[in-house]
Amino acid sequence: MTLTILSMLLATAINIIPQPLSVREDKGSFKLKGTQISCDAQMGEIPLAAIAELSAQMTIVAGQVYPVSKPVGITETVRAGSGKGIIFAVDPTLVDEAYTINIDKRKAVILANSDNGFLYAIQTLKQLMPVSIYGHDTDEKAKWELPCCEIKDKPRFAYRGMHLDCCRHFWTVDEVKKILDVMATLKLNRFHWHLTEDQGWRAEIKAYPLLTEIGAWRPETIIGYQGMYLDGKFKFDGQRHGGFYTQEEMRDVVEYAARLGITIVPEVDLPGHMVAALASYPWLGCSGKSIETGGDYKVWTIWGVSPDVLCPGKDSTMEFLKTVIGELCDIFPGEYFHIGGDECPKTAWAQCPDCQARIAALGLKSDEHASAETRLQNYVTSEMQAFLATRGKKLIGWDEILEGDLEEGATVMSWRGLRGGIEASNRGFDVIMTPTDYCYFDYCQSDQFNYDEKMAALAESKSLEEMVGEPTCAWWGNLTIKQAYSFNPTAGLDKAAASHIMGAQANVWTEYIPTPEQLEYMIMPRLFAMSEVQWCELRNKDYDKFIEKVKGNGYKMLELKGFNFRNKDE
Ligand code: TNX
Repeated sequence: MTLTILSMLLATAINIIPQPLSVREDKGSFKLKGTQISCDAQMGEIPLAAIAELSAQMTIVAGQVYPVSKPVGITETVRAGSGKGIIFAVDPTLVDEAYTINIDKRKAVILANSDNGFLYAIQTLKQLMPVSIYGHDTDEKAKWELPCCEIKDKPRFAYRGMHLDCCRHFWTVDEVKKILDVMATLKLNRFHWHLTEDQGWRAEIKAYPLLTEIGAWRPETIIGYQGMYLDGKFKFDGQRHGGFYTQEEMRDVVEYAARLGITIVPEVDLPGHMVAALASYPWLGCSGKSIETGGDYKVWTIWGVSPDVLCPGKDSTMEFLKTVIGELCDIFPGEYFHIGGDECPKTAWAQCPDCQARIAALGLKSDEHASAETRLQNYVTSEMQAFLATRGKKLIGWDEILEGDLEEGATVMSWRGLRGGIEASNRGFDVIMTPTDYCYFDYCQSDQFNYDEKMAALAESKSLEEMVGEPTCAWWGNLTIKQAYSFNPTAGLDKAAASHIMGAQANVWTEYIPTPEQLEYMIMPRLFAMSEVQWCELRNKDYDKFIEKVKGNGYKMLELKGFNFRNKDE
């Protein structure tokens, strides 16, 4: 007998992604036919709505009615072990986001002590059912039963995020919701919404309407991979691209995400990556003219890092930022606000009388650690931090905010490797790990890909599909699912530093991702890997088992959800 057949025979009925903390599989199953669902009166509105939705979904796909009874005080009956059907009850001893599921032949008892605990129990229950639970059609052939088992579960990290760049390419509200949906399936709880960039401003701001009238649109986009234009003579597609979210739409997405247990972390990337804002309001810049072209600022049509950045020497710029962030604070109820801070060239500031006057007034000096201009960026960060504090919020920034001085209470998102996160946690800052080597989902999924091949493909006008077998690859990086899976966000940290690691996040930058199909392809199946990085204790991670789960129900679930994904073996 081959190993594969043997492992198929031994394969358990319980295949959950991310792998729960503990799973005990018992004999037998609980037949779902005609099952009553009961809920605890103490449960919150969000899980009660999710249970109603589960019941409706089961009714469609199993072709049976699963009535939900009115919430009652059922904890005592559950404790006594009586009861029948599917029972949801509050257990005050469980920690935030934790849940337990106990299934015997008569009942399934689900306990949790938080909205997210119940939502995650529901996700796990769905993964215990036939995979057609994710579809739209009745599947009468499937065995509508749950395996008898005991599952105890809670996450390793509190912050389990995914980021999406909606600026380099714009994604509609429906596409964003589709992604939130898949995130929720994998128990992710933070959506980092990258809303502003050089190439497009995506958030409606009432006080500054030109940000979306002008800043949300670019007349054209560079064609193909930017690195191939060795002579610098870029070619453009001539197609207007853009879009933005109204405040009402952003509120709708906030609400939609909340129902899935996901908090949104909005990002206004400042003081660099601001060309779209400069094109809208040129007075935000140092001279009002581009130092790149000498002409007017224009919404950027190429990729990379622009030398045109905001002018922090002017009070009007600082007021602008507070107004913009203030409006967004009213829309996004989460505790955290991301102010970017990455890739801000200081060329304009070094030549700007207003910036130099600000540097002098604040007494900022260059030393061996940082230039006076870097310290000017520190001033911007600290002003934003103080403003956010007045709105009851905490600041997150990319790891560049560590250069020079950073005030207590800031959270660092480490992207240039683990380095920034290690330094930050050792200095006592909270950290979210998103290093390029493991978390950049714009990098190529194939390990067959290399930079020279990409250049050769482009030089010969061959598509990446022909040369590398991949429809989309960004920049020069590789990131296989195996590499993503191998990530340990606390590697190399002592206990004290490790306690500052709030979690990890996948980042999806979209310069080279123009269509929703390609976007989904880049996210999946790597997000499965990220979910185990974020959720599972190290001892519970097992790549071989994981990849079997992905190739089995993982792919089927995505197919049923109509979510595109890569399914090639290397
Ligand atoms: C660096 S990660 C950037 C982004 C790019 C990305 C491409 C970060 C904070 N900045 O602006 O889109 O690389 O991989």
